Amino acid sequence: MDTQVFAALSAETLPARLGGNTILKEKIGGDSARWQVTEVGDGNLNLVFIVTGDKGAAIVKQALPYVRLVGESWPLPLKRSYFEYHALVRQSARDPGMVPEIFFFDAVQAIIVMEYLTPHVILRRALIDGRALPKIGRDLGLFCARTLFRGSDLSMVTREKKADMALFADNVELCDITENLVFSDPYFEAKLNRHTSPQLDPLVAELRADRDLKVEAQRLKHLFSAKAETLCHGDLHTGSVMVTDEETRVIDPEFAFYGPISFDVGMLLANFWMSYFAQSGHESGSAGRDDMRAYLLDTIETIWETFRAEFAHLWRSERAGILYPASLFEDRGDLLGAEQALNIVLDEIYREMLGFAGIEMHRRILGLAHNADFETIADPDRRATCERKALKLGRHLAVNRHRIHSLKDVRATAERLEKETLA
Ligand code: SR1
Ligand code: MG
Repeated sequence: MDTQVFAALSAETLPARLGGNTILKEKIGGDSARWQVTEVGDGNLNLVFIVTGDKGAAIVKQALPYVRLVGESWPLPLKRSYFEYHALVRQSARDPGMVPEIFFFDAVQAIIVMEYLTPHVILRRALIDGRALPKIGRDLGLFCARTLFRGSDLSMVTREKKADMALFADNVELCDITENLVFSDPYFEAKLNRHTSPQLDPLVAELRADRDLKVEAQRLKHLFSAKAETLCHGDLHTGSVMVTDEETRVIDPEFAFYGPISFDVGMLLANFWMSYFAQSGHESGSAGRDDMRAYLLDTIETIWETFRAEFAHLWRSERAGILYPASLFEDRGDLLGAEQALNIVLDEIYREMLGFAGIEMHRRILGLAHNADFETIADPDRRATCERKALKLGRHLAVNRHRIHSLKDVRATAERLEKETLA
């Protein structure tokens, strides 16, 4: 394969292009003429192929030099696959078994060849179908705590942290997407925005005129762009998780960047709250979704409580990085000093997490990149009813994050909004 010039793969060209790849041949079978190739990418950016040979199957993911969702008018550098590869390597070391195994990476062709996860499905799809996965709350809470703690100044020493931050600092274009699409565009009439109209028009106008909300969105953007605390996944939503009843895997960290510990957790929980409000749009006949709704709120609490407990465990057992050195606390017999600092750090993560969650809920309804939870509700009146509740909770979380004492309070608010029948 010519590794000098980028060329997009297709299902037809892939066997000839990758047929000489020793690792791929070893994994799926050497006779590339017998490979079966299907393009399955349903995300906003990349090509994703399942390649099946005589011995097995693998995923071939290739970045395109533009945003797939929009087209060639929005160029996007191929180097995002380099950041995805490096993030996967780090996540695999920090929480083994939670990301797909990487077989091969080609930076020039922007190709990552990785483990084909089967019979896994995308978590977002499973939740839309009303499927309760028993392990995700604990698995995702642990994943967040382990990757975010171990990638932070609490774990890393100066030289290692600064070098890694320099590597990921070049993921400029993807950070720029988030800075605009998540934190600014939803709050004015940006060109690529869309929302369920006219049903949501009055609430959208209200939110865009809401000074407190706009200021909070910008304070959160300030944290996103300036608080380089840890290596974040950067796009941790339910479409970036693959599941079976027994296994959870996190995929797609191409938006990886050094940012706030709270960012990934907030984005993830937002997607569960959106799933919660979308359930009524997927109810049919007598099959209600009350159990599913309760499961989603339970899962949110499990993710957060698991995250907190594991983060605290790592704080007490692995805190050997730049910050809060044991020499100032435990080594001098000051255990309570370390606990005091831990509580302050966790409290800050909690407040920020609520804010990021609120903003994420807004951008998925008001911005360019919507999510299937709401988009697959065909009737616009029904969809708007679901989206309206998510927008209201989003505003509440973003603006009142310093006054919301626990996730039990958020649960009560979400349950009240769900029962609300007013437009
Ligand atoms: C132009 S990219 C739009 C969105 O797709 C990705 O999955 C990220 O969530 C991004 O914000
Ligand atoms: Mg993605």
